[in-house]
Amino acid sequence: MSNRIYLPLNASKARQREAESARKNRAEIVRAWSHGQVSRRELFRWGLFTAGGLLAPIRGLNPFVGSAYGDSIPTGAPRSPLFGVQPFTQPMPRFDVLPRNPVSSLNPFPTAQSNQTLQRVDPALGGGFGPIEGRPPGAVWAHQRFNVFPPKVAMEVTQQGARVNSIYNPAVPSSLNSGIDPTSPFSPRFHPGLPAQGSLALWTFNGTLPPKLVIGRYGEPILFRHHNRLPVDVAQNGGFGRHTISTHEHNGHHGAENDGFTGAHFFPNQFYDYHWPIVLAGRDTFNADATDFRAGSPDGSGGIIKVPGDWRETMSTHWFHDHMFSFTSQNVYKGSFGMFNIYSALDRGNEGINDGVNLRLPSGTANDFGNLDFDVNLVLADKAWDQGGQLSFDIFNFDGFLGDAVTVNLAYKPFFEVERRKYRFRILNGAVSRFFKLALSDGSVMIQIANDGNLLPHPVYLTALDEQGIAERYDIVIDFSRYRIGEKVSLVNLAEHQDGKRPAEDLTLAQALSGQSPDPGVGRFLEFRVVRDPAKPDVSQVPDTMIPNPDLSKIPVARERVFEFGRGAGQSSSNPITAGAGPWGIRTDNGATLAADFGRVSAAPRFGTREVWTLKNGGAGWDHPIHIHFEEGQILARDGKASNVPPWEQGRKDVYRLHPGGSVTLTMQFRDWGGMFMEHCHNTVHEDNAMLLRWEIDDGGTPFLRPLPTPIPTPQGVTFIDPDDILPTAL
Ligand SMILES: [Cu+2]
Repeated sequence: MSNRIYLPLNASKARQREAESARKNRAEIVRAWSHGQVSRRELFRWGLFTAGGLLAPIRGLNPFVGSAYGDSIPTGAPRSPLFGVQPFTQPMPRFDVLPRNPVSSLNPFPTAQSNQTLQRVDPALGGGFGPIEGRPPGAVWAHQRFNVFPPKVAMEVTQQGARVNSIYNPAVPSSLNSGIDPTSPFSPRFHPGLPAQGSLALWTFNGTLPPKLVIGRYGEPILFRHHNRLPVDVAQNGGFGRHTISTHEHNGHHGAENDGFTGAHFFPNQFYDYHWPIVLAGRDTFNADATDFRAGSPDGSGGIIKVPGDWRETMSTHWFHDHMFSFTSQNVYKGSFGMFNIYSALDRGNEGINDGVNLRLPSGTANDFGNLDFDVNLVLADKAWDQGGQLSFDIFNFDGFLGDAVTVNLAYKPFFEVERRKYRFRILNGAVSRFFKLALSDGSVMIQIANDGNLLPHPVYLTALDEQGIAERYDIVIDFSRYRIGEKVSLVNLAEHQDGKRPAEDLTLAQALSGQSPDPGVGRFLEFRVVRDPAKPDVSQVPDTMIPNPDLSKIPVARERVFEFGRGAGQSSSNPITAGAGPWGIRTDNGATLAADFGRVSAAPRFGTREVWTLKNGGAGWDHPIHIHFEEGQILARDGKASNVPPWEQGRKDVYRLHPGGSVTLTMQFRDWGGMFMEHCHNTVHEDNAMLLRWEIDDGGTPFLRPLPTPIPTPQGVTFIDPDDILPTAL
């Protein structure tokens, strides 16, 4: 019999009690570890994990160990109680749009180098004095070219515990938000019938729901000031999550000081100024004089401001999330993420402007750019909660964490009211370890227009999308004009998991709708209700040609590298701060398979060059969605063949699913900015358990240092050490 990740709803009371007691035992260990009372190494030493990283088969710890109720039948984990809540009984909230403030609203005013003004440090963090900004000090971590790209828009956010939202701004009328009245207080609940999340259970941007959305455009640098107001006591975390944070703007083309480096975290009562210049990649060498009108940004009044760079590098749908070393899965799960829509002359968020450049994708017409009326952000995330309804997390299995309650925009199985017209959905997989595979419940066609925030060369018409790995973004268009008023159609998940390694099977639509899957993540999770004819004619389009790939064929390949992702990693470092532990690791250029150490330099491509990287799966039993920071890549081959690359992966990407036993060969350039970046599995349980490496852009020492010193943050200030290790093939 196959493993069950969760007990069936009709399991006996006694088995449910047994499973709940096992869950509590595991939660005790997660809590001790998250509080720093035990290290991962100690967990290994105590025999809680086998050498292969599997949870030791001790009854009560491993949910798959045979229970008292039958030797061969695994116990499964207890289901999250639903308190009588039924699916599709609450409206899906649209994202909460962050205010775009003048930079002069920031006090203190942002500075190129980290603001090292001293403040008193709470005794719980060691006392004494420390800097108000947690960004590492000095020239190396100064915002690169801050004078060239002075911020024009400020966003100020605070990481804090859950509270009621009294300033929800969906940026659309309530008729386009399923009737939600934004002036009534928005409570931190996954459903109105579920308990409110406590301030230690849920840690979101500004402490509130719905999740936050940043609206930006090319040529308009954003200063994103991130305050940390999490509890100073590391143990005040509701049992999981770490109060130190580092925020990655996934996949921003920014300097490394603004990339949310995993080792550049900051502490409670500090802030970190992230400078997002929002430039087209290649801006220094391609269309540098900004003469190509396709490389442009909405000017606010129907025109285009031309910007330097390659228009074929235009990006659209980003997200930002925590990247704290070893704690990313817990912190993102706890709510530390948001989405970021980037607007451009091509993808303007205005379906009416007909200037020969604007692709006129479904959006709206009221504003010059960034209309959200018919352009809807969706984040999918599977959650679990305890008997009291508070968010809970379980790392015990290193294969990955799976929740049993699917949420959209952090609302449990909601409905969304639509007009009879075309809509764009920007779908983010915001799960810890779960893959999704989407279809409509009537089996009808969806049009995929973008992958990882990059508009495809051509739209792809699909009755089921590909599997969507963690952190991947699929933008799709659904035309609801084919339905009658009063009809309902649902988004359905076809990807069935038995564990966090990978989907065990992609079900047929009929199987997924049958309710027979043992995986509670399978089936309908979002119901569209067709409520009216459009108030205004739908003038949006889905053009047959969108954004072609940049042609790199004339650019020489400076270097090829191979990264193999597998289990059984060793650790070359004994530095207790920079070195991670865990079963997962990366083998670089046929060297040893190594566990993460953010003080180790594994690759150092030369600034301005192009390279070809092959990412290999070290085993057949799992999949890994691998994220490479900084520049968009083009997939050249899957398993060695260009013909294996499906049409929806023929644009640019930043997350590459390896498939069981497979490989991906891709090409990237290293342009415009320098510093230290990361490459890691975005199954964040794998990432936290050491499947991560640091690479940096090497310019031979001018003007960046070679190699870069490793930051070691403390509440009293950041110090630097030399790299622990530089792989022989790195430079
Ligand atoms: Cu992985």
